[in-house]
Amino acid sequence: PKEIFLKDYKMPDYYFSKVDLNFILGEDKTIVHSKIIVCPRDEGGTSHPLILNGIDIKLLSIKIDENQVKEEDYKLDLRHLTLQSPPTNTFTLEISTELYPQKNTSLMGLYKSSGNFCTQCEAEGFRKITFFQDRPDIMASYTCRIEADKSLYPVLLSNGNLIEQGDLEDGKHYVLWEDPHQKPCYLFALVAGQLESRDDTFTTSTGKNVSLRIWTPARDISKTSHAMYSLKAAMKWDEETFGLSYDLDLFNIVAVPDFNMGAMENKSLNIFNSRLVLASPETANDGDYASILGVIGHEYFHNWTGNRVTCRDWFQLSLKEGLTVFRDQEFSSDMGSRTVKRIADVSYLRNTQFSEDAGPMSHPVRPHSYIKMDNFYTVTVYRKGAEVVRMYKTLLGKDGFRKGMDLYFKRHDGQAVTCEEFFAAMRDANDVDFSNFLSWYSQAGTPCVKVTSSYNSKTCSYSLKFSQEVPPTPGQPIKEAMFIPVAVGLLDSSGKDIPITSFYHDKVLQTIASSSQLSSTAVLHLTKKEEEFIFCNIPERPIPSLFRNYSAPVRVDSDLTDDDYYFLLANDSDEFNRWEAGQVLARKLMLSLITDFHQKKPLILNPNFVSGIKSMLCDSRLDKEFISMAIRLPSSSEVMDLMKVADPDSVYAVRTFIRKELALQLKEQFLMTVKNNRSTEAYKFDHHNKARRTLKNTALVYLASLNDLEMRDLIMQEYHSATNMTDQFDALVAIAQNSGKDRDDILEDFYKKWQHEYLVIIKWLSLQSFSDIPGNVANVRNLLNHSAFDLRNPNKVYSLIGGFCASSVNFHAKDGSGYEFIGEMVLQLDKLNPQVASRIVKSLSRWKRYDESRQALAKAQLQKIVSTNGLSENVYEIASKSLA
Ligand code: BAL
Ligand code: ZN
Repeated sequence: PKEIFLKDYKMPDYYFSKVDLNFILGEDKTIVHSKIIVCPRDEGGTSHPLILNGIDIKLLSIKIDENQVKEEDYKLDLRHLTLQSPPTNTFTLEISTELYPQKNTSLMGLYKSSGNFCTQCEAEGFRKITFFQDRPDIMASYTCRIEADKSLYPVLLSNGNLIEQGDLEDGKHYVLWEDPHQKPCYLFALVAGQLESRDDTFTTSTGKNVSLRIWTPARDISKTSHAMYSLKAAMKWDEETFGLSYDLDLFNIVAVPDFNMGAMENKSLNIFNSRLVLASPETANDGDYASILGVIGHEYFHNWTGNRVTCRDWFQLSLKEGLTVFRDQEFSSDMGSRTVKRIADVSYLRNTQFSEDAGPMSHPVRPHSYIKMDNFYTVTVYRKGAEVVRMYKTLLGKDGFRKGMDLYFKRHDGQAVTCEEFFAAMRDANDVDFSNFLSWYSQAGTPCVKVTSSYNSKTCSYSLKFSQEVPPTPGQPIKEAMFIPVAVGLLDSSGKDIPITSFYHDKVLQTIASSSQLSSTAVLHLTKKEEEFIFCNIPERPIPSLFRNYSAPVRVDSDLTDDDYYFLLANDSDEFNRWEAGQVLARKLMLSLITDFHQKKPLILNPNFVSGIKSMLCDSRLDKEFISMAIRLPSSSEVMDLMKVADPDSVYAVRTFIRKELALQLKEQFLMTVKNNRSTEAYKFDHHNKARRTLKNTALVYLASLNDLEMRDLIMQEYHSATNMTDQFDALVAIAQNSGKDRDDILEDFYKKWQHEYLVIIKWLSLQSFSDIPGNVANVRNLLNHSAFDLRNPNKVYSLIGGFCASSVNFHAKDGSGYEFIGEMVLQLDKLNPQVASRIVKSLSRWKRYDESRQALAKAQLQKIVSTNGLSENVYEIASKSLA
């Protein structure tokens, strides 16, 4: 397989200005005619070969300016169609191809599934539709004519505006769509099938009426009201927050059940995995409602960040994804609780991105190379990329950030650009020196920042010394210092913020404007490997609150004591750091109990920790969702990441011990929490009710760990009396943590109730696959043969097989049975859908983190995978890099 490098980027020799597509959709095959206006970059100059990408499609004919191209004038191989010396002035290229969407199980390009035709072109799927320069810097305006059987495919959709439609002979019909905006081919979309729509309108701030349509099979229309609400809220928010309005008269969303990703931002025709559109109180839980809000927002926001301004090449993916994730995070924060959203996002980053960044697949936010671009839709590009965007905002403030965004659109609307251009817009709009900030795009690895403090009572000054280190990552043994914004507050002994007026840095006095909103928080700019900041006029030794609101995606190692953290937990005005203090304490506690466990010492829970949890649980001033996050233990993967040799069994034992011990000691408080947070009112998705349900159900999970008759009865009652999926499913989760007859019966009951609801069934699969009950490999293998499972449906694969990989003890079973199961599944999946298979094989990539025996077992599976004939590039890239 060929590796592609960022340093090899070359501007295209030919641009395409207009593309007319004509699809004739059939049951055995589909014919695609394309007519492209090709403009040589060097008009009238020398002729260069025109290389078009094309995979798994049959070439029927090629014409240039209406003349058939002779066989000796082009070359065709398995991946390209090359025109040796095309005209040197603008010309028309017409190509006809034949394709087989019914046989396309990769779900890339044009495919037919669940009765409908659908496309997915990002990143490089358009080449499975027609021969084309399939790269994002080729931007053109498109028309799309679609012809199909009218009774089988009454609805025919593509990008832009519908400009013509009519009936044809033999029961067929056609439509013609025109998209006036220039776009790269990865934003092309087509959908054909039996769909109905929920319709609404949105009036933009300039008074334009936009028709909104959400398309699904008729039976699901009733489940689209939350998606429509989310879309309208996102449209309004983008106008209010960034002054960005929608630019066409129509916005379509289609929900499909078979989709590799979550959703896709095709211009004016967003295609969504149905799990991120469909919701009703009976079938979807609070998490689903929140995801739908965020992802509908995310795809809508791409209209400006991604579509109007797109990426020059795929290495720049974070230019649109990091920025759009940041925008969706901000949107969800404004629609709910800002602190809770920040905590959820940071937890996710730590659980997923930190481990990616510390493993063999570690790559910078802007990767330097790839074999298969599909493998780089990663948490690093998305989530660390969003943190990079957030740092601009932390450094520039809300208004400065908005100025940068405005300049970015003013300069680059209609262009395909790079991360440097975004950086330059932020810098130029604010006239600031960002020094080495760009290394966030080029250096992989999570920086570790060490902080030591000292107080001088004579001079009333307080010093914070920082040192930073970025660990070596594949291909990057030595790292430069990063530009790290550190938001700092200093608490006095009563817990109040001490106003920060000035500090010395490099012997230069810096004064903070007294009118600054952030006078209780200073944003320090770390740019060197080691540096010191000395705060003036600090009347007593303060407790520092470091990296407020998680101001940079780094690991922090400070000299704060446990008492300092308990103090911050109780007093910090930065709510994020209150939560963080609790997490630091919990991580330390877990690591020390793990040592005791290894030394076969009895496990004893620190009473201070129990009181800390108790005071959170009983503090009626706190947001309930915040409490539920504050009383949750760090995840197993987060703790394993901190161990020298990751040991899933000891982490599991310690987590289970702490949970049960807390449940025993705080049983009364947990029971009160359940009692006080029940409601008989109809389900409502708003922050207040979501917070109440989350807290109640977190308490239930604790209580269930006691596994006594009383608690079992209580939880059964919660399950049976639940009137919405959030309460019902959470009660099921609580019961299912303990193996036995109750668990089996209730899982069966739940299946019987919901077997006809595909989206509920994928939850049921995840719940079982992720479970830590002993010997779960066999259960998961059995579920492969259950009628509810289908290896061709990505959601079901992610639930059953992906869920299993995320389990701690069973995936890492000592006898290697978990690894062996995944090895088999990867090879089976690879034949059907390489993208899905490569997501699963990633779970084996961190094998070096475990003990020798597990290492050998996981490595053997990877070796078996890479030595298999006919392996896809997707899986080869991950498996071979994992072994390197
Ligand atoms: N562009 C791929 C799907 C998404 O991130 O929106
Ligand atoms: Zn996106």
